[in-house]
Amino acid sequence: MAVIIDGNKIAQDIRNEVRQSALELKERKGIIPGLAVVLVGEDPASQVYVGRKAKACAEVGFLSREYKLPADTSEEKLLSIIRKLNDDKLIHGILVQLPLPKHISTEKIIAAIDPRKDVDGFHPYNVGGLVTGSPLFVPCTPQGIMELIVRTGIELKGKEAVVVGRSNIVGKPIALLLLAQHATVTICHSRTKDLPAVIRRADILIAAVGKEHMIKADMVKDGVIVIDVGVNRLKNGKLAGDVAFDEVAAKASFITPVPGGVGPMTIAMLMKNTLNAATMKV
Ligand code: L34
Repeated sequence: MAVIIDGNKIAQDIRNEVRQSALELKERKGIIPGLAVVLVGEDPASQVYVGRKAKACAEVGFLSREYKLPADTSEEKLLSIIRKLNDDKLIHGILVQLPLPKHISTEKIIAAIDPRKDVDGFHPYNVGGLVTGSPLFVPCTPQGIMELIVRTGIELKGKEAVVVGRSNIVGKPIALLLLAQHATVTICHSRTKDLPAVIRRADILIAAVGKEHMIKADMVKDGVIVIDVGVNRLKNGKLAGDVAFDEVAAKASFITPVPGGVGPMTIAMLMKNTLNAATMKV
């Protein structure tokens, strides 16, 4: 039976550390980290995440500003808000919650954010930095996963890591971070031939697909470490991961639950990135 990795607890530890550092930053330099979160439209899940981000800011002593814009906001209007935030001395981090409505180009919006305020790590400047090994900011969810692994004491060097999913937010960046820690990394996706056979090779499995309970016990090997990034809302309102938790936990050595695994870590890492943005000399 696997050890269940407690994301809520580890995220709380990190928020406490960030809170302490923010206090020191205020005392030493008079700087209060400021985060602007922009939400376009009324997607219920996005509203929950953005609400949690504001709450975390309050907890660690940051300034937080929320911009809640209607779904029909024009691209030009959103760009003008970003330009203002780029110049705003009180704001160190800018986050535009994804997904954006279809009439807005996500790529254009991300490119408009000052890379020094890009606490999501999505700007091409930071993506390039991640590929070569020295980004200003690493995307929050993959960074949160690495922190869970580090704080659990799991050794990555030489391990077979399999990432299921190839999104810009999770799949691609987590593969690069695992690679930097000397894992042997395989990225698979919907067109992968014989997916179960590839997944069965994993010492460490990162599931970031967005399909509830897709990964079953017969697809993993004994002792696997499972990080479940799925946040699938079921019809009954409950949240489910990409992994069939009970049966896979019986075979795994470590596993993250959903909720209470990766989700809270995403927000804790956002706090850490915002603190770093405020500390950075630019
Ligand atoms: N720009 N867009 C931008 N940055 C991000 O880092 C995100 N992401 C993803 C969606 N869009 C984004 C988030 O914030 C996903 N995500 C996120 C954040 C928090 C949680 C889940 C996903 C979270 O707190 N999950 C809780 C349960 C919350 C609930 O009940 O709905 C958990 O324990 O997993």
